[in-house]
Amino acid sequence: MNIRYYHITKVTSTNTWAKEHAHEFAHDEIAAITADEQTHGRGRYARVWHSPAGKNLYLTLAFYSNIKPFALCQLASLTLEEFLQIHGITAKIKWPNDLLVNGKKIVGVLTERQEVNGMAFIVLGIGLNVNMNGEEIAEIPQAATSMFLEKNHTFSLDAVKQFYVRLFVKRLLEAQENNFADVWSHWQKSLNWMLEHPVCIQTHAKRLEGKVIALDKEGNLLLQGPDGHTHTIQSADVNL
Ligand code: BT5
Repeated sequence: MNIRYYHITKVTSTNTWAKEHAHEFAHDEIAAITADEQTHGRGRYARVWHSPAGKNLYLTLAFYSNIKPFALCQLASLTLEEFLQIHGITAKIKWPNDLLVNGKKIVGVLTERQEVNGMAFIVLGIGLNVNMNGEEIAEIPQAATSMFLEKNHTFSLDAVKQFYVRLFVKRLLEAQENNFADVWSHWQKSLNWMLEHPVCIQTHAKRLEGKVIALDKEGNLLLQGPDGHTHTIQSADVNL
């Protein structure tokens, strides 16, 4: 699968840019869009993704695909975990879309999907903190870290991009061969640590407490409340 790289100096959001340019992309290619800086980097629920200039990887992988967005989010998380491990950083995947190093967020993934001329177009946004220093990290309103803070040296953003994009595409092609069965089993293994864990879940509508009893194939988290009732959670923030 051909990879076509696009680099923009300053953009609102690489995900927004990909969606606006969707009709220009070839159907058999992956577009890897990066920016030095995002002025309106986005998280879920329209939250801000801190995107200072020249510090981090702000990447969107955009392509036509019928694969379920959540399966692609799982693949992105697993390949980011693998990428970080290769660079000597052990990260944990936290449902649904975070990678944490000792409880501090190092990566966020934002998966979006839109229809373009009747075809499904996937926009997979990845924000990986690469060279942010302690002062810059302190501006983020939750515990966060970067590759620099974990390893005490800076990384070439271009090398990080090339390495990660190639790894993702390699794993995507492998995953397609067995219909994502290995992705599902690896993902379950990686998230095993969350099972039986007491958690507090915040959805857009309510706050629930309980323990995680399963993560299902549709990407839902199954939470058992203190009264024994099971809640199926599609999207939320999990506090451990
Ligand atoms: C995410 O949202 O974690 C998804 C972030 C995706 C960002 C990428 S960058 C390339 C592409 N283009 C975009 O516009 N977005 C994608 P969520 O789970 O909602 O987490 C957002 C929360 O993470 C914020 O409310 C902050 O608390 C925290 N946060 C913001 N910036 C951060 C950073 N650089 N590092 C760690 N945490 C951050």
